[in-house]
Amino acid sequence: MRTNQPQTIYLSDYKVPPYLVDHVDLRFELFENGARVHSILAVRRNPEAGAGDIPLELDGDSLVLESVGLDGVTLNEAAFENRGDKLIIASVPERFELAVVTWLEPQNNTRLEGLYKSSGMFCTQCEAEGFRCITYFPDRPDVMSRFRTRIEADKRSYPVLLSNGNDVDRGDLDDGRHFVSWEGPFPKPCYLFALVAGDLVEKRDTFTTCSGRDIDLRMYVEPRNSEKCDHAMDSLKRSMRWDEEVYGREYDLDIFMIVAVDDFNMGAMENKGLNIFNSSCVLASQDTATDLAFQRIEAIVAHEYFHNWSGNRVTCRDWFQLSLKEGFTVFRDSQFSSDMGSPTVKRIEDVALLRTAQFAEDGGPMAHPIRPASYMEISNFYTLTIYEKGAEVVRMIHTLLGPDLFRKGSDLYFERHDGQAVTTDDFVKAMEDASGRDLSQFRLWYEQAGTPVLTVADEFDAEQGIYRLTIKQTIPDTPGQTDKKPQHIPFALGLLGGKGESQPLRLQAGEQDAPTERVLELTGETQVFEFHGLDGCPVPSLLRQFSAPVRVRYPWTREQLLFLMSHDPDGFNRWDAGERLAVDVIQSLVGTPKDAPVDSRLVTAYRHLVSDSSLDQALVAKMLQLPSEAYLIELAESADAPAIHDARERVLKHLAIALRDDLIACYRRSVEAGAYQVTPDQIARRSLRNTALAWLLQINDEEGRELALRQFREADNMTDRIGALRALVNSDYEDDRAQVLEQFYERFKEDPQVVEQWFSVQATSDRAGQLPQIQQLLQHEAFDWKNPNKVRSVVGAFAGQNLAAFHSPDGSGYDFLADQVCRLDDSNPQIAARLVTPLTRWKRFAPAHSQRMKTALERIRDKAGLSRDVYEVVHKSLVG
Ligand code: 0A1
Ligand code: ZN
Repeated sequence: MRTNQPQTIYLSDYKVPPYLVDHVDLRFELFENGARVHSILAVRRNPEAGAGDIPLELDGDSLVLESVGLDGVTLNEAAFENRGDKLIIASVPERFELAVVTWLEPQNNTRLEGLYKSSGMFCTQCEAEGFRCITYFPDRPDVMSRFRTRIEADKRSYPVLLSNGNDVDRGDLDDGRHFVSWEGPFPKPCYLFALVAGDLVEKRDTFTTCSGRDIDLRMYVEPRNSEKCDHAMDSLKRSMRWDEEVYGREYDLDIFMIVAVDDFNMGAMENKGLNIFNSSCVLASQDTATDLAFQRIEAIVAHEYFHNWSGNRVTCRDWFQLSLKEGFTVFRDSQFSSDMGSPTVKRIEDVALLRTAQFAEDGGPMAHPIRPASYMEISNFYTLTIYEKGAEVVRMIHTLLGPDLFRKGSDLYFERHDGQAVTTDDFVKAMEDASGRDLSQFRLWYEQAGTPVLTVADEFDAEQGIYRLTIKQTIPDTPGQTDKKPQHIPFALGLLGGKGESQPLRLQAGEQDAPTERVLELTGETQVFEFHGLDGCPVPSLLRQFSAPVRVRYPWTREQLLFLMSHDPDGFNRWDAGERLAVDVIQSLVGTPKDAPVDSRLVTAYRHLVSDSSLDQALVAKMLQLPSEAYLIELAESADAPAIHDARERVLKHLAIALRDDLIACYRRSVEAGAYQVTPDQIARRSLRNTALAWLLQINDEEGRELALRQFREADNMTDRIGALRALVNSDYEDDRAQVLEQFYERFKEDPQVVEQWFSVQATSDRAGQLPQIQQLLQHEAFDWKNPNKVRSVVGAFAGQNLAAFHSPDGSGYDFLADQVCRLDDSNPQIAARLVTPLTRWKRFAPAHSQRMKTALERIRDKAGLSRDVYEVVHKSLVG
């Protein structure tokens, strides 16, 4: 059983493993009432572990131990200690073979860690510590072994039996059973082990690598999903080619397999040669998946594939190093997505996520460095900080070194550490060694939590033609960390003249051929930069491409923002200026009377965006998204969520009324003929027309309503269908709302991925997602507490995205969330711990809210038998 006395684990306590396991031989007997696992480990003393007697300690979790044998002799119970979470043998030889038999009940495993069942098939999830739910083992990533796995099951119910590596043997057994054996040539940590057994259809393709090897690509899905595999397969092939071209990484096994499962705690998992995906992150068809889903699938398929090198061939020494593989791999997948689509749009999307959610995490009670110093439950550290901020840190190295030296660094890293379990420091060292650059101060990014704040001041000396920028960096205190040292920050910028022309950036008077964009390197607390030879005071374009994950404080005037919105040659900063302007306008309206005027310059700027079809439509589509409520809350000192919601809605309605005719024209212009394709141009058009619809329905526009109903009926793709559905659901047309919701459900009720979207459209709606309606959704026939996607699409979507309803002043939203967390804690602690997040931000809200949020947290804390996962999050947010 899981212990409920959570212990803190410290990086500083790291010791090398006392025993290594060179080979693992597994035999799974799968039955309807359970599974028996026979494991034979070839163990030897680690020469690096020093001398003296060290007991053998193996990890276990929720296992029934049937027998233990050492070198062929069955041990009696006095010869070992079974503490449940540990199997201890006091004295063992230097080298031995350990045979362990365990019994488990996958059919009752609702935690979805280890071996479990999903829609009738067996599957596994071993990262981070799931392998110990299968057998007793030194469950830590620095123990790397070769695996051989034999799976035995009923042949009719489980015709497909998969594990890592190559299938080396198969045959029939008695009683209608059969077996398949798999062998992996590369040593790997046990968290990369995987097994699948089910009645699945196979989709095949091939890929020829750069060295001419043919790789067998296989996807396994339930028969009802067999038409939804093409996009993932194409994405896989694109990823394989891209990793060869951009990183020189070739695939190393003969087979690469992808399996889709409906019940999965996360998005997907990079098990060696056998990636397992949450169905919603891999299955797609024009009819059932939105553009966003298509893009997400491409990115996740790439992410998992890229892990084959950044994670599997070179893995983590311990879980404190998680960002070694995750930060680097997210950086790689974002480069890939950027190459496959619009780089500016991809950057905007990444930054929006970072600034909204990662910055909130970095400023909250769970703040941690990308290499944490301690944790209670490692599952809680699969965070935006480890992933997204970790990727930003790698990106900064890329910016500082430039693409060629960065590639030299990554080549050196892979070559030097192939087959090893290493640290983030090894990664930085390889970058240093390959480039000759000193990254010692840069390493603080790995150690210090918190989002640095850059306060920028400027002055223009007209007489000398010098523009002076003063940049001061401060890093806020975070739990357990104060008095931080200045970090090494790449700060990209440009300066624009009065007509928008890019100015040469002369750091010295008379400098010839000065570039118009530079990456300044900030290393001190305060630094002054002087730009010479300017005719007039320029408008600064700061932190271009968001060159570092920091907050910039500069007293932009609205005039300057409007200027940057239309003139900045950096597309990202054009978008950023628009967002800052919209934020400023909305913030100035929070708490003001309903009829307070909206700055007419915002209307003019948006009219230009909506009506000028010569602008980059993909960028325009992004610029038309008003800042999200979550971002506005993140920026507020003491957030009043309903007041923020109200101010944002007033601005949106004001714009929609003022631009009504332009929106109709934009809608009509963006309806293209021709076959559906997921291209940047088409995605932008669909996004534009769906934004136009959403805005028109906010002002009860009859023509907008007609357009939405027609689009709902006639759409040939899910983006348009759900765009129309969402616009109608969020409108005051109550009869339409009920009708389209019902029609949509009737049409798609057999498709879980679509039903999830249907749930979330309602749960995030300020009209259809009030608490009583959310309660009804939980009673709906399609809702299933055991399925994480359903829980996320109702409970998670409500608490995370329906902010006015969740923060209802009577505290009912908080109580509701606390109830659901307590309920889930017993069945799936990982999901329960993630759901708590919105409550952990209680200190950021206005007092009336924060007190109620805190009370809800205390109620969760007091639940009997609270899991370690939820305990850690709740405890840290109450004391932090
Ligand atoms: N390594 C996977 C993410 C993952 C992490 C934990 C899981 O179970 C607790 C599952 C998947 C990735 O980065 O894609
Ligand atoms: Zn990953």
